[in-house]
Amino acid sequence: TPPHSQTYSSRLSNHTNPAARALLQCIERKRSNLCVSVDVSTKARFLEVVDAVGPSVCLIKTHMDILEDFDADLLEQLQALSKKHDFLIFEDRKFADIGNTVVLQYSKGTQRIASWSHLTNAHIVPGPGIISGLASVGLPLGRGLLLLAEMSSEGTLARGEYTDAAVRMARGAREFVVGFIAQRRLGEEGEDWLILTPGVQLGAAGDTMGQQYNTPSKVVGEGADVIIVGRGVYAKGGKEEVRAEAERYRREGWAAYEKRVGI
Ligand code: 5FU
Repeated sequence: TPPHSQTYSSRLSNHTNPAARALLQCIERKRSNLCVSVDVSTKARFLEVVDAVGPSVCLIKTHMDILEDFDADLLEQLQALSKKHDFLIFEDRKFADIGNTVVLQYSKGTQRIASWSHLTNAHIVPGPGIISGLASVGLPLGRGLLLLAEMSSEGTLARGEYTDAAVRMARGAREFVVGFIAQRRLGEEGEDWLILTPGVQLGAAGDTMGQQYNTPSKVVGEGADVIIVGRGVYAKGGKEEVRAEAERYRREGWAAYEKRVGI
């Protein structure tokens, strides 16, 4: 059976990377393939949204460089919420530089991403040196990497041969690269890559700046293992509305998964 039609728990044996394994286990435990992207610019709102959606998610996606009042306490509180609600953390940094530079960006600076983020991602534009650089920091810490193989935005250049090149590059670094940011299942039969899919919303086709949305059932049907939802969840208002919206996406995503694997 291709990974596409296997359960999350049966796919555990296909993965050795600790972050990939922890994610698969968390997905099963919480019956959630929902990742909420918390793209807000104040610490108070960030922590409010994370606490509200926490029970419904397997993963919280961050753009930590958006926060205006970022500090070490924010990271401590995020990590405490990750324990309280049982979710992993994915910093969507989209590294895109030479190996030596991404080593510094990933491990140092004010944010020390590798110290708190279980998963991060990278563009393949620089070539495989970006992966070896990030791996030199992330592997000893048990972290995992996703490659950007496709994007959700209109006019993206990440398609066709570019997407194929991302899959080939991933094959050269199987311990650290756990999967892709993509819109559909990638790879050949016998390969098991985690597919995380942004550009998901119920009831909107896109935004005014090129974002394109599909529904949870569409993307999960095409191979998404984790659906990434941002404004569809957090733009709804206060804590209770946000909590309810996250739970709605969790149910939709899980139902689509059960349909895909036939359980
Ligand atoms: F790699 C990608 C991509 O192809 N599309 C995206 O939208 C990443 N994203 C991120 O997912 C983007 O940076 C946002 O953080 C999030 C989508 O947010 P939305 O509010 O659901 O549109």
